Amino acid sequence: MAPETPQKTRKMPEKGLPKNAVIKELETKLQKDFSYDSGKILCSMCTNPHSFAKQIYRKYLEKNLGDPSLFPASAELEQETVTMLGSLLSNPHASGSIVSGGTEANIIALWTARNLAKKKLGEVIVPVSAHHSFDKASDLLNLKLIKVKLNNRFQMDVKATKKAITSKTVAIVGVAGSTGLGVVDPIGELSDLASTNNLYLHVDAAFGGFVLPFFKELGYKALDFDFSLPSVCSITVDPHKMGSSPIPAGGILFRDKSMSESISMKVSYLSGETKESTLLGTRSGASAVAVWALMMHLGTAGYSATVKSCLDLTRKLVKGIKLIDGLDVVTEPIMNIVGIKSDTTDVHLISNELKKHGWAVSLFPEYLRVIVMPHTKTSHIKHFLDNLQTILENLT
Ligand code: 0PR
Repeated sequence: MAPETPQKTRKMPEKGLPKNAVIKELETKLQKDFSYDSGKILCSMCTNPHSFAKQIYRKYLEKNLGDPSLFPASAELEQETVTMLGSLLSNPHASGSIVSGGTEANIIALWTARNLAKKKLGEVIVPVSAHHSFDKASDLLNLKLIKVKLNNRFQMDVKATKKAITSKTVAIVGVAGSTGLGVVDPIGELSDLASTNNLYLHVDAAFGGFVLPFFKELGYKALDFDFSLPSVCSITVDPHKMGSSPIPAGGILFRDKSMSESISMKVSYLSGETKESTLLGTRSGASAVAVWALMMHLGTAGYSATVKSCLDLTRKLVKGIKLIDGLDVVTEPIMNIVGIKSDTTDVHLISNELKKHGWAVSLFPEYLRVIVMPHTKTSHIKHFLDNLQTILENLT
């Protein structure tokens, strides 16, 4: 086993340092971090938060949604945010919470499904492409994860899903914007399957939830994935991804309030007998208020324009990749996530070379993943393609 690198330790100074000295050290230390503005981050579903959202977030840092009796107005704004997200996803009556991210949202969804089903040793069917937050959820909730194969379009295979249903199944999960390739599972067919078998259907649209709703007006083929499908019980949608909001901001939406009642807990010692239906107790009100403010400020038109520019740039990237000998895309991207494969060169080697040029891309077993986020500009993609071309020439 490789020896572990010793953890650098530090003691809190007895006598505090002047602010300037602390800031100076911090700035030096933080230089190692990547910055979105550099354009080198092509591996992240997060981005530089919108400046207005940052301004609002900073202003309301003390708000705690864990105690709505102290912050009733913040709690109301959280609920308004949930209904705005619900409207975007075809259900203005959705209930839910602004949570710490997609992981918490997915855990809450499976927690709810498990409690509603009341089955011992329940099973949840997910595609193999599902995010690892479902592995965490299954471990925590003592649910067995049944991973089904993908079809030739990298979507959850419906026949395999049907076969996987047993008397122990408590939920089916479909993904609308898979982590690796941004693929949307056939949620309509999964909804039919869930309805025939009277099962809970959760949709993980952590990424796609702020992309897919704008497809129709942008002239792209609209894909069914949201509450317009009758069996969809809950949806994960993350403002801290394509919603351009400050971290932490995830969203868990339920078709109706009765569903989340199955996980809600009364906290009797807090005034107003607070009811909690999130994993966290104390949680950021600033996040929810910042999402509210940004949605009000940008409107659907603002988000749609952001999606359009990311998709336009994605097309340019795909065109450029196809012009480089030895490179191709894994599948035509549906959104702003691109898988790059090579039939001549090991993708690990390409990834290492890209790292040397300062690029941060994600390495999946058979392909590289690039995400074209709002911080990615045309000049960055041009530079990236130039570097890729040189790397491929040198490696082959
Ligand atoms: N569902 C899907 C489909 C996801 O892709 C992710 C995160 C989650 C749920 C979980 O969301 P949270 O990370 O908010 O809990 N997918 C990103 C990814 O794996 C997470 C990420 C974001 C990783 C930024 C790196 C990074 O720089 O790519």
